[in-house]
Amino acid sequence: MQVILRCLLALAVLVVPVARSHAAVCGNGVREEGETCDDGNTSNDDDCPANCKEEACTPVLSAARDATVTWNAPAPVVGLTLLLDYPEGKVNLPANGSDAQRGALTNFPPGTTEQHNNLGMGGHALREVVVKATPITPRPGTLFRVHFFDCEGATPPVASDFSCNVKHAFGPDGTTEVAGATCNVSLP
Ligand SMILES: [Ca+2]
Repeated sequence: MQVILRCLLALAVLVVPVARSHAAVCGNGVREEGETCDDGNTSNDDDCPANCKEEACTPVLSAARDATVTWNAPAPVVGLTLLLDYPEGKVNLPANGSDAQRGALTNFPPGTTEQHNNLGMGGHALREVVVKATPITPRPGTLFRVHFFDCEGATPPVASDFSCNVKHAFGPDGTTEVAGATCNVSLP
């Protein structure tokens, strides 16, 4: 009996602190300790990043860092929507509509037009739409380049800090989804 009581006591000691700590849950819609936002989901495709924590960055405007986004698809594509997640605590992309951002995205394939949206308060991911009247070429090839600024005091980013996902790829009729389109980020 005493052994059982001791076991129960030990269990209580283990369980109670966990129950009291109220660990933050990302995606529950409540901004808790350690979170800079919580919009009720764990998607990167909106203003609150998947981990509910937008890292702070003071951009060093003299330290530009270029990333190249390449793409591929198994069939011709006339419209691409992709989400580029970048390490916002290490590199900065200037705010939407700012003078600095106007020169931040370059090297789109000939004949394409683009729309971009830097998601978040300070920015944590880039949503990019690239369209053309005829199939985008080269395929595979470079889709665009991004001129980031390094963050003050941050360790330099590596390619694995970035991720790119194709959200939509439309075939020549403009409405049929082309499955299997991919994008990739590389650093010099
Ligand atoms: Ca939360």
